[in-house]
Amino acid sequence: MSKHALITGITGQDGAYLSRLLLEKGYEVHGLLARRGSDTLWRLRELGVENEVRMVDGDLTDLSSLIRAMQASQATEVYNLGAQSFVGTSWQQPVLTAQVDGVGAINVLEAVRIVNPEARFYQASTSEMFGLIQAQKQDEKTPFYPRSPYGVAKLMAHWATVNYRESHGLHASSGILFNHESPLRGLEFVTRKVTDGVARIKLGLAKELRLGNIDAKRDWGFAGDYVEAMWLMLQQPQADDYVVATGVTTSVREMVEIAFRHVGLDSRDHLAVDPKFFRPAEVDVLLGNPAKAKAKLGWAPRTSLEQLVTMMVDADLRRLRK
Ligand code: NAP
Ligand code: F7E
Repeated sequence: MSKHALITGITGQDGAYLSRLLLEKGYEVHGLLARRGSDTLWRLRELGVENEVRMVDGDLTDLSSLIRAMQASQATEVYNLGAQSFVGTSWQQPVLTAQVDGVGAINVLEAVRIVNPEARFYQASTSEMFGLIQAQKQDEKTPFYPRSPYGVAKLMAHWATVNYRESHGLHASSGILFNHESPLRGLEFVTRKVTDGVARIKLGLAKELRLGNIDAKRDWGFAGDYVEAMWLMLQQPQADDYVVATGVTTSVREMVEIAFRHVGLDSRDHLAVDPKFFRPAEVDVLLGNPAKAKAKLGWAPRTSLEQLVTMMVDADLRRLRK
């Protein structure tokens, strides 16, 4: 009998890669479709799986729709990837972010508990919870100190996951994933803003690239590698929490230089810093220690930042040439 998965946030970057991975493994894949905006299926289409997944209408803020999604999908694995995931917006929409990213996760946990408490649950936790870092290299034992409404909401969801595991015995795991990117990344995030901007400049469609804090450092990996860690967590006999990262940190400035270099341009000729993109509170540096994921899940990242940025610039050049 085939395994059934339910993915919230199936139209997002990770939802698309995870759908493809689970379909390859023979799963019947169901997704919660919030029906917001037009052409939300473009990522699934780019990966060639748009017609392979089954959609259930619903929203993370509507518990009744989640209960129906659990019933309709008969899911034995539930991946909660849905979120208002852009940190910058979370200062403009803190209540919505708390409702979707925080309470939304509790809604999914409740739906699992009510409909099928044997189902395994994955929570998309984040390195943003470390915020003002309390250790040079962050792992599962590092104390949290969120710096944005997004980080605060995600921390609520993270502890709810731990709590449902400890109080209701759910197989509920939390992946504390560091930044991961791909050609399917939203244009508002810095890597894709850079690769799209560099491609436009190369093709003569733009002249400059305006960014905020280019001294910020992130531990960037490839989304295609990271969804494998999500799946591995739900295959373990015991649910647990895992840091998923590369163990390498790079500044935005250096990432920008890699992108420009790839198309034979010098970033100094095109880059402008614009305070408009600064945040009310910044996460200056993130650097993860994925040792536990390596030891217990046998997971390791396969894509370097250079390979990732190159892949993204090439994809944006192809799109813009079309
Ligand atoms: P993403 O591309 O922004 O996707 C977010 C998804 O959530 C979209 O499918 C979106 O639907 C859906 N969504 C938003 N509000 C919803 C609501 N009220 N009800 C139901 N669905 C809703 O995010 P991602 O990069 O794939 O990340 C996946 C998850 O991992 C997110 O929870 C994110 O916070 C977390 N995370 C991401 C990273 C990273 O670096 N990418 C790192 C750590 C954790 P629409 O298409 O309709 O907008
Ligand atoms: O910013 C700086 C910005 O928006 C990265 C989400 O997936 O990862 C992501 O959150 C850094 C920050 O990602 C611009 O200030 C400079 O220091 O790409 P970002 P993020 O905030 O790290 C975590 C793990 C998540 O969980 C989130 O969901 O880059 N930066 N100039 C800029 N950032 C943006 N967006 N735009 C700029 O112009």
